[in-house]
Amino acid sequence: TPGAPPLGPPESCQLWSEPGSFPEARSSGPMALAELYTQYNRVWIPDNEEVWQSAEITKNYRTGDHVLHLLLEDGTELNYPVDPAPLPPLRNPDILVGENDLTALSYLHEPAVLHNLKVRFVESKLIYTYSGIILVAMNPYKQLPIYGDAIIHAYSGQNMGDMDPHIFAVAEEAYKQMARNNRNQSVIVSGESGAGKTVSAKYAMRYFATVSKSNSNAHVEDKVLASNPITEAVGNAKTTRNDNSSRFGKYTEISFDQTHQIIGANMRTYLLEKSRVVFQSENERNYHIFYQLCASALQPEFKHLKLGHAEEFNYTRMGGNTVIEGVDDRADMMETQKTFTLLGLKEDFQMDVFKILAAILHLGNVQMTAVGDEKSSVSDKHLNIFCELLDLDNDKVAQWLCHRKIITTSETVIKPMTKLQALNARDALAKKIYSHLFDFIVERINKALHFSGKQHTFIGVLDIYGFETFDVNSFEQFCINYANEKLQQQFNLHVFKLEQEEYMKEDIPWTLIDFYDNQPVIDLIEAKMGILELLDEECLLPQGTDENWLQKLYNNYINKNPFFQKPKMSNTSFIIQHFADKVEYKSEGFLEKNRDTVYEVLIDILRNSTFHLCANFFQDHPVPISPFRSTITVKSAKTVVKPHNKQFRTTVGSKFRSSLYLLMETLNATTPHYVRCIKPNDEKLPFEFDSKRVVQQLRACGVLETIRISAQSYPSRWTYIEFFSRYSILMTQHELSLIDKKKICKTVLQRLIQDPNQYQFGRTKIFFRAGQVAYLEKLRSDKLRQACIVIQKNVRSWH
Ligand code: AD9
Ligand code: MG
Repeated sequence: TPGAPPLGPPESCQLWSEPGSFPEARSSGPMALAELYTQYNRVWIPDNEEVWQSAEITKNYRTGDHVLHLLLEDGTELNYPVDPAPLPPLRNPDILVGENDLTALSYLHEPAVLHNLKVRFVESKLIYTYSGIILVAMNPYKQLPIYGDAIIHAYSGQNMGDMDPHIFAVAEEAYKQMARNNRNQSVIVSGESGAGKTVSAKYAMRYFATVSKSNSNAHVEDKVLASNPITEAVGNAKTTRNDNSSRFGKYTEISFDQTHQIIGANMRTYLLEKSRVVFQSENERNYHIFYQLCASALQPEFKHLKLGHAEEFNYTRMGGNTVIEGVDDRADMMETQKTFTLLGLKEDFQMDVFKILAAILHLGNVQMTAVGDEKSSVSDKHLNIFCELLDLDNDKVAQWLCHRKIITTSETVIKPMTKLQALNARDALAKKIYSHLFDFIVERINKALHFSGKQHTFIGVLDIYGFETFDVNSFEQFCINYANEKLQQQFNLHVFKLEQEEYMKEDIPWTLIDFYDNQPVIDLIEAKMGILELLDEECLLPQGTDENWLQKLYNNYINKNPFFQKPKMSNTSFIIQHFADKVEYKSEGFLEKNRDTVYEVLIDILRNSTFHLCANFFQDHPVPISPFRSTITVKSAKTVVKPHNKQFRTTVGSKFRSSLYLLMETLNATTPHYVRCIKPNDEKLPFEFDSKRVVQQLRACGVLETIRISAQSYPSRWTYIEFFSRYSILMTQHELSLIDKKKICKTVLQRLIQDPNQYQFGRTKIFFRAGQVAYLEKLRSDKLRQACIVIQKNVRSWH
């Protein structure tokens, strides 16, 4: 018939998702219907280079066959074993490739997702794709002309579904929902280092600043945007993965008034990587601000800081290369100063900041001399400058860099330190000063962005470090991955909630949904007797060691907790099965990093400096009390009695846990929008797609996990109308003669799919289990083929 519908899904059937079951299946698994493995259909089989390669089926598969007959794209024939190995995942018809929403794919599994992203990115140069409620953003490593104000205005006021996927579309959606529902929103950006999180977060912020420009409160949006270059100067650094890598997490709340115009902002930061201040690996740099300062050493206003080239300072030259290609540190310094000024931070304040930074650089150059095996001494021109800049007593600092006070219940002993210990004390002090400076700058930016009016709503933008795993993973990776575990849970629960709402709307019992929950791993880390608590306990013991702590982990969890393992070949590490991947952590250094001790006497010296800013850093700040712990932090009134007992200190781990707890509370009280950034290659090449790397990230950042979640429930949803128009060809004359279309759909479906567990009838939609739509499609195309044959026969007989 001339009016026969084309093969493939009609436009109206957007919710076509036929997961071939993931991730157990690098194949289409039990859900896949053997009947679909017929000649000319195509499948994906594992490939060493490209992760997956396409192959065409050359002979119909019959249940019980041991092999599937395939023809590879290079012309090779292959008998692909399928017994006991599962059948490989089916490839989508070409008509679907390039879809701007991955969930529109008929087969929704890893190779389908990968292929679709590749085609869009490499062939069409499209970097954005939706995966249901997630925006997937591939880093193009090239400036694209898609971020101008004209584009912002094009997205403004539009519906998400009507426009090409874009970070602006997500921002618009958040803005619109905030205005429409009077609800706070969050844009949650994640992805691994160099994937484009910070760039995406900045574009989202620019979008909000542009569409909500206020006339009255001039420049407030400029100020909000100005917070970025400052935090980047002090919190970003060159790493081997990213020339401008954020070494802290950031949640920026942009505040709006009743008329949805920006009135200010507030920023919360998470766990700055302090170790970078005193140590950088090869080819990495310290925080940008140090190089900006050194590049400006010769400027008259900086003369008194006695700085020089970055090559002259230990803390800036360690990585071997002090310059970044394409970056002009002197120009950036002028930018930094200008931005400080724009934020209303006066020049004398700026100079105080630079003085502290210079002091840190000089401290790093302080040399220690070993005196015998046990002792050390120091006298150095850099020490003099350090003390001069911070207004400290030279002799006292020299004394307490090389000695420590040990307080026991009965006595106080002064003990000399070895050269190594003294160097450690020096570095610990530098880290402490820098982290206080960082917090202080954030605090001042917040003050500058503070508003007097009443906040009506806010949109939060989260730019946090992504899940990471290196050859050697330590406390930092542990914290970062723990944070990502929490974010993933937040995401799962959100999807769960959405699904639940949808099912309730459709009168489908929600208990049918079986969801993945990573709570067990989170419990392993943060619950009572969890890894963090055992770590804190060990930190309290004077004789506590990394080894003893690790032993306790082994004793508590081996063979008891399925998410914890001991590596076969190592007695110094432990493995956690994270949602994204297994990660092996080396226990060495955990205690020290969690304690984050600086010798108290040195701190006292700084606390009593007459240089106000410096002294201010070390006054007692009220420390937030962890919601999980009963440990009480003693807040002494103006340093009379210092709690030397470590018991009273909040550890880094428990502080981080509390801050994550608060973050989750905040996020849960907002409507979230998710952006997952993907780094397409490690060479920073424009539009180069490395399948292996992309797959790795899709697995880690939860895109495939979401697909798994939806695969477990009813991934395909069709309205009754959609179902009726698509499958009327499968309906009998009798069925079609019924008046009630909904009734027809039900009758037909009950006849076509015998197992009633494979679908649910909702109020407006039919919900299908994975694989069912593919099965209906197969029935439909068989029917169409028969019809064609009949037509061809008729045509022939006419001639
Ligand atoms: V890290 O975890 O902070 O180390 P990010 O934040 O994920 O990392 P970032 O946003 O800094 O990565 O991006 C890295 C680099 O990729 C940028 O400096 C740009 O050179 C490049 N990039 C990222 N996104 C885009 C884009 N949309 N257009 C052009 C981009 N270039
Ligand atoms: Mg970043």
